[in-house]
Amino acid sequence: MANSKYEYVRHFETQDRCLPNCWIVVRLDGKNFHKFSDSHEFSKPNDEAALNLMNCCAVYVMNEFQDITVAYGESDEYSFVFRKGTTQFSRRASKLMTNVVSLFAASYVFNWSKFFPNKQLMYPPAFDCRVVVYPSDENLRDYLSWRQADCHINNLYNTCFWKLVLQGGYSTKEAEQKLKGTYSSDKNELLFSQFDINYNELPQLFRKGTVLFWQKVEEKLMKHFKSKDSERLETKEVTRVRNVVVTQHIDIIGDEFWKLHPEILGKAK
Ligand code: DGT
Ligand code: MG
Ligand code: MG
Ligand code: MG
Repeated sequence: MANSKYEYVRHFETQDRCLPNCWIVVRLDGKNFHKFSDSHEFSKPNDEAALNLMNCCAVYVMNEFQDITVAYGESDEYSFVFRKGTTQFSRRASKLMTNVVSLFAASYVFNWSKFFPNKQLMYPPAFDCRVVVYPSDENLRDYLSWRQADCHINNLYNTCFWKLVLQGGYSTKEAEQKLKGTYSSDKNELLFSQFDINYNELPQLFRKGTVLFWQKVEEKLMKHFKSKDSERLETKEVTRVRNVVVTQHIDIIGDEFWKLHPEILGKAK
């Protein structure tokens, strides 16, 4: 069929293929979740159901895009790492980004009532999204360490802040003032001496965020078949290997995690 005279407009589209042989990180973040968490009365500083809903949406994304080798989430954000050699959507940044973020947002609404059976969703949430490519394994690990350090810093601050406000009788202004210029050790001490809290004993979900990656699991199934020389139906146990997404709340800054799971970075075990 002949092209229409309008066809030339296609050439206005720009190429946005990610550099070859680089890790592709797709990071999304809730739009104005300061307001969203207030409107839905999320517990402060951490709402376990809200975080688990985020994790559930991320598992949907991983299962849809199996070239995502690892994902990391905290607060209202999630980072998805596509393996270096992925050819998904011909590595087009806009395709990767919009598919990931729209599936995530749709899953958030789709699964809301499972995590908040007694809370109505007041309005549709939105998420922004960006793509960043990292050329080396070191850059990628530093990126993930940066996000986990962010989780730790914010969580320690927010834990202190909300203790001072909700239990300590401080106004939000006073709490802000009290925490200004303090170091991590000061904040740990404040929690311990004033509120009897050992920060390191708070749930790992809050302190470390969530890391998702693939693990092979063996599944035993009973298979029915007809043997050659008989019409009888026989049953045999067979083992099937399946790739499943595992969810952990652990340190990914140190070497231990990466030594234990070298396949995430495409290395042999
Ligand atoms: P943005 O991303 O520029 O559109 O604006 P925000 O408001 O989403 O800011 P952001 O992403 O820097 O910070 C996340 C906000 O979400 C922050 O105000 C705290 C809130 N948030 C996230 N998780 C929780 C939670 O579990 N409980 C509560 N109460 N708030 C949360
Ligand atoms: Mg943002
Ligand atoms: Mg946000
Ligand atoms: Mg955020």
